[in-house]
Amino acid sequence: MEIKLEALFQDKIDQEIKIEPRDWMPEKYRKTLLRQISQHAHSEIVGMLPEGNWITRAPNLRRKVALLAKVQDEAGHGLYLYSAAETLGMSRDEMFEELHSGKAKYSSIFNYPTLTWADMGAIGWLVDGAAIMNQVPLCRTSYGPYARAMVRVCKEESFHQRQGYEIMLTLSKGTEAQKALAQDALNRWWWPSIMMFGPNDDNSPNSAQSMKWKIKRFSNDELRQKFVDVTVAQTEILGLSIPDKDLKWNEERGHYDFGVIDWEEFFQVVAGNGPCNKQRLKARVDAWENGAWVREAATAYAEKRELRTKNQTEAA
Ligand code: FAQ
Repeated sequence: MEIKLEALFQDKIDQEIKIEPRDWMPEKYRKTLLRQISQHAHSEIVGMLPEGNWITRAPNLRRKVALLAKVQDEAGHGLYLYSAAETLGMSRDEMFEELHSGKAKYSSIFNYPTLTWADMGAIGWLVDGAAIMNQVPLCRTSYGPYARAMVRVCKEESFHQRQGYEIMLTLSKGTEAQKALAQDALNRWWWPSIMMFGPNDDNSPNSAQSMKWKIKRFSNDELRQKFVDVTVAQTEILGLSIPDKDLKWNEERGHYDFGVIDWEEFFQVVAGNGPCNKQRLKARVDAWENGAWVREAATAYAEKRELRTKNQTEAA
């Protein structure tokens, strides 16, 4: 019976029919999606912290308003994604518990510090740029609620990418000191940004099955390559240089070759030993604990309203 259901399930995937919450699905498909979507949601929420650091110090009102709006968008993305993950049978509180206990991951990139205003440019340009490269194919992922959430997320991310690039453009066309800030941000964010795509394909345990189920449409290395290819030209327009001496156009492959990624650093960051892991997690746990009274008050208010409505209905 199970085998027949699995064959029917795979057949639907092969025909590009979306899988919906009430459809039969293999347990491993459900678990893989829960892992990926909840990790993605946590990334959006933790991803607010490095930029939140600069809202009060943005150089002018226009920059402040745009940054504030961007960080709010990220909160919204987290909420759509938690909702999509909830359709797979895990409550939001359970997902938070997994984040706070360190069981669930979030993207490695958000464990790096934001040291200067130029980092707001580099994050928008590179981090949102890498996120879009990964997420546009997710608009066609096989699970309906995830695919639909991604459509709006991608529209907003593409605006964020331009917002970041415009900051980089302004700095790089500014004074020598401003240009140096932009270059310094690129130097620090380049390698962590290309790590975001995950381990190389030959070291990516989840890829084969996720590609078969069309959760992923491109491999980690394919997306990383596309990102490097488009980013080189954007860097040239800025008049900056990518900190990789091995970066070179390969005529035969029709792609840029690039240097070896420091995977030791990546796995250390993923294991919780990056520059800001402890700080990021503490900020989330503190927010959860300090918000307990708000959740209690909201629940008490909802219960009171429900009781009042019930009494009114009975009296009528
Ligand atoms: N960081 O077998 P694979 C954003 C883990 S959103 C940490 O290749 P998979 C928006 C992976 O979980 C950024 N861990 O795994 C924004 C697995 O461990 P597990 C987030 C990573 O799932 C912008 C193990 O390594 N985007 O930036 C990372 O097939 C600006 C083996 O890896 C998404 O989450 C990593 N970078 O492929 C917000 C997109 N990479 O769980 C604020 C959706 C890998 O088995 C400001 N996710 N790992 O213990 C995906 O597309 C996939 O999950 C991948 C990883 C591609 C990230």
